[in-house]
Amino acid sequence: RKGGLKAKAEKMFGLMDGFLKNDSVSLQKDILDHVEFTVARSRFNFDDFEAYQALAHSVRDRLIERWHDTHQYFKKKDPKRIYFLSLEFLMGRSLTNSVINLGIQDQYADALTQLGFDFEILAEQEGDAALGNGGLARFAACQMDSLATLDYPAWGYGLRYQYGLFRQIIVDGFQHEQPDFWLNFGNPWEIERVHVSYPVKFYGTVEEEVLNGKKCKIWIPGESVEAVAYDNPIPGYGTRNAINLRLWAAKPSDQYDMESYTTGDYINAIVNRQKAETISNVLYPDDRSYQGKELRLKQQYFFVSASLQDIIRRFKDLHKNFDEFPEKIALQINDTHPSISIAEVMRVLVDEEHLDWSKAWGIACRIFSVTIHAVQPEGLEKIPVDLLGSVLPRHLEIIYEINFRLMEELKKSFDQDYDRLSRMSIIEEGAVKSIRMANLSLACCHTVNGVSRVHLETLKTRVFKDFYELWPLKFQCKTNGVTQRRWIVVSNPSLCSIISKWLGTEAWIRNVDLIAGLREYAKDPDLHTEWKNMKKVNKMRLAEYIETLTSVKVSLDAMFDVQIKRIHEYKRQLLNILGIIHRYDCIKNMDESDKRRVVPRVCIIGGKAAPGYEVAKKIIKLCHAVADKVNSDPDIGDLLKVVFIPDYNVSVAELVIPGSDLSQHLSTAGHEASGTGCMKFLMNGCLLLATADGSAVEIAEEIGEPNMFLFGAKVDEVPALREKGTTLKGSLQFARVVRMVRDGYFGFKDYFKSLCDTVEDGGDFYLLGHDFASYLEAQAAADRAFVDQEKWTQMSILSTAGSGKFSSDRTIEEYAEQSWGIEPCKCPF
Ligand code: 7GP
Repeated sequence: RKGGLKAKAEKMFGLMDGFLKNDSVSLQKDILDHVEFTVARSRFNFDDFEAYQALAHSVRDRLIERWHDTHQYFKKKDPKRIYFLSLEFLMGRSLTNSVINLGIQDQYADALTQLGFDFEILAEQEGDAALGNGGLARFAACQMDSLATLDYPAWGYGLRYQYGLFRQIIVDGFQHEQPDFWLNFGNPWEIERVHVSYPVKFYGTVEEEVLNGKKCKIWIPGESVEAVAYDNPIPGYGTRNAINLRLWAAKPSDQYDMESYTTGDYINAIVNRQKAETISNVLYPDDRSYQGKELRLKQQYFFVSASLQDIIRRFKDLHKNFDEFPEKIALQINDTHPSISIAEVMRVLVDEEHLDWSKAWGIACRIFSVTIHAVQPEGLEKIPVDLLGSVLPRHLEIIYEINFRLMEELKKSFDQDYDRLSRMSIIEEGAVKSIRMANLSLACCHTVNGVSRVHLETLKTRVFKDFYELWPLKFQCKTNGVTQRRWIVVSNPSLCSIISKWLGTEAWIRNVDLIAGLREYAKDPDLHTEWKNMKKVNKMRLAEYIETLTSVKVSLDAMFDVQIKRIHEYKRQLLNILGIIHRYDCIKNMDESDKRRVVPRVCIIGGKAAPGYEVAKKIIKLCHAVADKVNSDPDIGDLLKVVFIPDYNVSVAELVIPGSDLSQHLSTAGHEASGTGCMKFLMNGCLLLATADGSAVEIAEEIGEPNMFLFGAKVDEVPALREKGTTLKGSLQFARVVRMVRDGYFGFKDYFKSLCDTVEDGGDFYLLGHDFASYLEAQAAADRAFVDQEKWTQMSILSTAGSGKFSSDRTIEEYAEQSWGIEPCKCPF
């Protein structure tokens, strides 16, 4: 029968005449077919959203075609694969990125024009896939784009949350959260694979049994939930390869609670089954702490268990012997969130495949690598032993065994150094006995990656000092990067054309090092003219967006000064706002002739605060309170405008970044692991005002310090400054602006009191007071530079020209070579 099917398929494939056609007429026909048969609207009556849906489906067909071929080819070649496990992926929109990577953007634009539609308008119909919080998740998305583009045999695995990151709405200047039910109108970019599903087990007990004369443990689970695969094809640029991002959704299992059915409690049995689906319901909206939540642990294990069943099934299709496992599989865990996978691999190899413990451990140690994205040790996850023991009883035993062996090994090196042993232990004793997931990862992974040089140093000298002293070679730096496909080609098409024109090639889109060639023309007046026009057009787009959302009219001659990222005390949006108050105060006290020398500014802030993070929410309110006062002050006019952009997300970033002149990255030195926002601004020729933290240090090396505005305490000065306590309480200027807030100059006096306390009486942990004077100097330097527009444009060109290192292509190549040991596997055309 099989042979018959194959012959039939070959015949039909012949009839279909090879690949889907991409000429304008074929595309129009496809789109209209999807209007009629997929969206089920009449060809003569459909709106923009329906047109978008039909368009998306026709693009999806082309994605699926390549994705099939890629997987057939991977299967045939059976190369070593990288499996990238991440609890979060912040993909944003897919349409424009897909047609660009597939190389059929112009054809689609033409086809739509002929049908009376505009590609860009339809692209605006798409909502964001926001299955992540911030940097870690967007970086995962950039990595997927680079893995596909560089032809690596890669898979991403994650969770298909029903609700993505909450929508931020602002009411009277306060943040409110609304659910993001992003699947309400369907998701054309995913493929539901009802037949690709695995049971995932929880709870229950562990029993001992004797098998072939050997004692073994078996886990008798108490609950089973089905994980169903949703596949998201990820196309590479300039290649036929399209890889897979497989996200798991929880569905009730057939095996679930059979007893209730047989006892006649039918309704309750159904209700209980429904509960299973809640596992993949909602993304945790806090990017720093989610300690000890049962649902969080279940989410982690759910996606890890399903992914590993899938990976092992694929391996076993072609291999009989687990000795080859490390030759064929690399598992990357994105931060410590998926680190329960280490215990799961051990459970499968020992309990199910009956390998010796030491053999299984040898395999585990060769396949896993981890990247840490946090700086603060508090950010590293800990799971209470009682919780883990109840949800995953066998895994707890396995972790104890791993720890026992780790301690035995450590005793050989550190003998009686009990303090060190207790710091390195996977089990943390204390009021709540907990499992340190980071230590579990460190014990097993062959590579532990930091995301910038400064960050790696912090990991080595502070966070994981003990482990570094024991295993120095495990620790590696893989400075983050971002994909130029999304952050230039998709989001800034005019800049994209300028770069290609001046370099005389589009090759930089795949090989971004070439972008350095722009340096040669940094002073060329013709390039300056084109560059300034490009900036102006992008600023116009942003100004329109600002006016629509906030009713604030902004002047295009002003410097657009932007800080967009999650709201955090360490990211110091408060420093920015206090700086704005200072600027406002100065302008208020100027006479008319001084005012003429002021460089007009539009200060733009955007970002979400975790729903339970009170200080961050107050910062958002303060920004609005200051904006209300400043924007309505007739003395100020266009010299200063303050704008808070609500509901910041990936597609908002795509609009804002190309339209910015200056961007701010203000983390207290030593607190931002890397920062990837700064790289997106850099690529777009926005000048950076930054502390010497995370990747900003490396950016300064690439573009030269004089081409950016660095300020503030350095990483190694911070501890001593904290030690000194009050940090001189900052300057007089600092005291004055804080006093204005305290005195109710912007209203809400009582509400802002505790916020002011954090930077004064509260000890000013993030050193706003200390850095304020230096911050104002850097701001003044930015003003001076902006006055000389030719100089500014030159700095801007040099920023873009120096951004090559910060492509995720470079990052991925380093991972492939230094951590994963994988080679490209390019699907032939
Ligand atoms: C972020 C870091 O804060 C940022 O500095 C870095 O650029 C980014 O990861 C990518 O490496 N971390 C997170 O988003 C996060 O959730 C908690 O960290 C583990």
